[in-house]
Amino acid sequence: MSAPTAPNPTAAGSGRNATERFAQKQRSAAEVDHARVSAIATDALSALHEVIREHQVTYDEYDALKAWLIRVGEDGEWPLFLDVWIEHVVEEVANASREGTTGSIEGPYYIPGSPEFRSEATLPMREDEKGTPFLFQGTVTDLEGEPIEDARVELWHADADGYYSQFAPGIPEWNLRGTIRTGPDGRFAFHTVRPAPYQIPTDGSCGALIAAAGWHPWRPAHLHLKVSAPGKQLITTQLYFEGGSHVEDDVAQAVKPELILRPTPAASGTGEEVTYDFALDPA
Ligand code: MBD
Ligand code: FE
Repeated sequence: MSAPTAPNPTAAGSGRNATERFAQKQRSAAEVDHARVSAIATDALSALHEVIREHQVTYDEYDALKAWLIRVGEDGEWPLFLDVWIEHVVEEVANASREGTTGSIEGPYYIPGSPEFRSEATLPMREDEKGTPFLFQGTVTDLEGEPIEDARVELWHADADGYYSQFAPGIPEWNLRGTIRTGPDGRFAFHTVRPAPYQIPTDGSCGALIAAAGWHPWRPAHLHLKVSAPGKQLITTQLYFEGGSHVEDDVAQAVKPELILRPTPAASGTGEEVTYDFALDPA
């Protein structure tokens, strides 16, 4: 057992939280377009039928699949499973025609309504928050490079142990989560700490799939962002660190070359800093 003060996240713990969060996010269901449901469901099932034929899937394997799918639900790991192995293609399709900042997946650990600041702020963190101090700053502009005042820059990320507040236990609410509204010059500056790589929980169903397949459970260290402004399209993205482990083989396949940061020693003399500018497409 770990010490009582250390977070001891279990798959069931963060899975339950992620599943509850997602259930709250779902509003009234949109109108059903039967033709589109039929086309997509038919093609999805056909693709699966083809895999069964191609690999001559046995009844033992079919039963193992059934048992595993049941367990994903029991663990609350559907949000994790979908966001790790499926969302990157949904994001690719959704953002294909954007001209501004490149997007990436949202993942299962976003929470709206984080504490709001103006222009420059230190993210909510513990007094003894571990990790390299890190200044993340930049400007929000339109596609012509004009600064946007009052743009919202929402930032959330894991701590130096790779855990997210409100999903892993023992971390204060809103830890390492915050929103900055840009000033008249479109600028924002977050003082935070560098996050650690994220490991998919090994004790749940997603971990069981990874172990059974002999894959690795890692996402590279990353910052999550949502940037928006009136009259502009909201962009959801992630930023990574050059040379960080698993930047080249993210289990969630969500790294893109334009999203890799190259921090330098901070001008203040403590920690590191980097500038990243966001350009928003018109709505
Ligand atoms: C994460 O932190 C994440 O960003 C994604 C996409 C999936 C699992 C954990
Ligand atoms: Fe993440």
